[in-house]
Amino acid sequence: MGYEHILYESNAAIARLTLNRPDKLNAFTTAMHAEVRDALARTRTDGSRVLVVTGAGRGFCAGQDLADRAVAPGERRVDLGESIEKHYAPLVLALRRLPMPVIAAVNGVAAGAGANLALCCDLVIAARSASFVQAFAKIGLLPDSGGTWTLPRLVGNARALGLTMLGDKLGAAEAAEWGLIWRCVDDAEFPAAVEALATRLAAAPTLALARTKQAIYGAWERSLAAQLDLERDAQRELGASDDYAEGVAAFLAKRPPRFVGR
Ligand code: T3D
Repeated sequence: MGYEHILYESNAAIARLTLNRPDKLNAFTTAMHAEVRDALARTRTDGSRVLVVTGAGRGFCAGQDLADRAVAPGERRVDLGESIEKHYAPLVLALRRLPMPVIAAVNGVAAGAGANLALCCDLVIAARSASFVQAFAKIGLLPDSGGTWTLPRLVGNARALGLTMLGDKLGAAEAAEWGLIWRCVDDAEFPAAVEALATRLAAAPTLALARTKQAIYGAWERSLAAQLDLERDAQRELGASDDYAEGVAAFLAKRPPRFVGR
């Protein structure tokens, strides 16, 4: 599939997916959703061990393209439930289920579903000039793309409700202080910081990281006893992996490990 609205490449185990409608702050259209879905499927088979999601130009993503939602009087309105079911919900689940770490490299404003897309990634690193906007209330919607699930878990109900009911911009530095994101870095250092993070994760024990993310995301739904069972089962699997053997051998030989990702 050729891409018109995104850029995708995978090099040295690092997949880079760039939302590429800079004039519209990389707002989502149906065509862009299809391309992102295709690219996410590719990461599973092209040797990628980490995915970086970012935006072209001055924005990360402004959520749904609202130009596709304007209705003339008497015209049939788009069924937003269908749009969520077909596009946004599968996108969030695909990112969460990807068996590798996913970095959101938030280069600029992330609004609406664009903010919640970033927040569903495993590590969110943002440039200091970037911001997060739960823009939904400003247009009469509730936060989607997992926002009502993710936000209270990340920052608690008080901040989740303030962010969503007011829809004000939250700067990257404050987002990091609140624990909404992993890190905020100065704009000048942002590209190098993203690269260093991606390079490090591409050389990490990928299977162990995949099991770690599954275990942590699922923990909210399980009891401690169930989580201990899950850890036992995953550790049994990981204990038989090449990367575990390599990790132990490297530790004992006092050398850096060379993980292969399985
Ligand atoms: O519909 C469904 O399928 C249900 C799912 C919904 C999910 C959602 O994401 S709903 C929420 C949709 N998003 C928004 O409401 C955000 C709208 N955008 C903004 O509030 C602001 O643009 C920002 C706060 C993100 C940035 O503000 P600012 O001042 O930095 O930039 P700007 O001038 O507003 O935007 C720059 C251009 O991008 C501008 O185009 P122009 O005038 O230069 O031709 C603007 O219209 C365009 N743009 C920004 N966001 C969107 C957009 N165009 C279409 N859709 C957008 N979401």
